[in-house]
Amino acid sequence: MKKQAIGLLDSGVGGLTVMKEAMKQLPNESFYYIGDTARCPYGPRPEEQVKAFTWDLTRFLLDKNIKMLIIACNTATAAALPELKRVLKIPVIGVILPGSRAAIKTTHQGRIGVIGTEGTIRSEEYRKAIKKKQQQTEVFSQACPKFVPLVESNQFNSAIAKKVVTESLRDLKRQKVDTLVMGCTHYPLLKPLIQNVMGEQVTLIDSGAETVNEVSVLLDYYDLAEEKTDQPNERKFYTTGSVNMFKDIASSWLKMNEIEVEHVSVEELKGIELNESDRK
Ligand code: I24
Ligand code: DGL
Repeated sequence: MKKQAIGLLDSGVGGLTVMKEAMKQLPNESFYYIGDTARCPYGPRPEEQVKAFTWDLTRFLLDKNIKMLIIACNTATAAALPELKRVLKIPVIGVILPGSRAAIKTTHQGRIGVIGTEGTIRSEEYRKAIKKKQQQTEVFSQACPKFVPLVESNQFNSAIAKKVVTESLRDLKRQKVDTLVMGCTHYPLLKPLIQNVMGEQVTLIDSGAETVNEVSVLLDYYDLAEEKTDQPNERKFYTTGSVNMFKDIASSWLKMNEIEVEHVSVEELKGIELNESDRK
């Protein structure tokens, strides 16, 4: 019998940081990834629009009969996760709760910093998630709108990057946090710089990696985990943008030389209806 895949969605290629971790930790699973590169970035967009875009990607993956959905994008999680969970039958997991849980486990002084896109920080979803679990923890958040363009222009190691990261984190550094959540798919690429600016005493949390840790538990809980069989697993990628550019980034990042990438237009996405049987 063919394996049922896990769906991952993201605003573009950043979610590949989550995909890499997922492929490493869950080698028996099949994955379908969709990146909305044509409409990326989501970070600066209004919440209602991000929610609608996230639904477009979700309907596409549901149509491919996925068994679980991972919202790899922090901005999409902040805007759409509660509604997706409320409406859909399959388990839906976002990156904000796992990142928050890991930060609470890590902090000694109860001072947690959160960085992310404008949309993620504006939503206050990280603060709410942390406070709900540990009322006395102080949460200091900071939008870093310059970080995504920095990574996407291949400058995450440059002198400019160092300057931008130093300036963006200046206020947060004064708050003496002992734990900092990287609440954006792209930030793990800036980790050495962020660590350097914040100091070695600050523990950085990668929300995407934490999410994959929890997926493994959830698969067992719902009895959805694949057993090791001779059946090969699938890794399929879909992009609303350029297939070749997606291929270049994905194959280099995932260290895969043969990678299956298909184009899907935004119009196509909009034409897919939500199946009644996918609703709760
Ligand atoms: N990294 C990201 N986005 C890009 C990029 C990058 N270009 C170089 N690198 N471009 O995100 C975004 C716009 N493109 C996307 C594809 O369609 C057209 C528009 C971070 C990716 C994290 C996995 C740098 C780079 C790379 C390969 C691997 C990793 C990486 F080229 F950061
Ligand atoms: N994937 C987004 C996130 O994690 C970052 C890129 C974007 O703004 O779309 O918030």
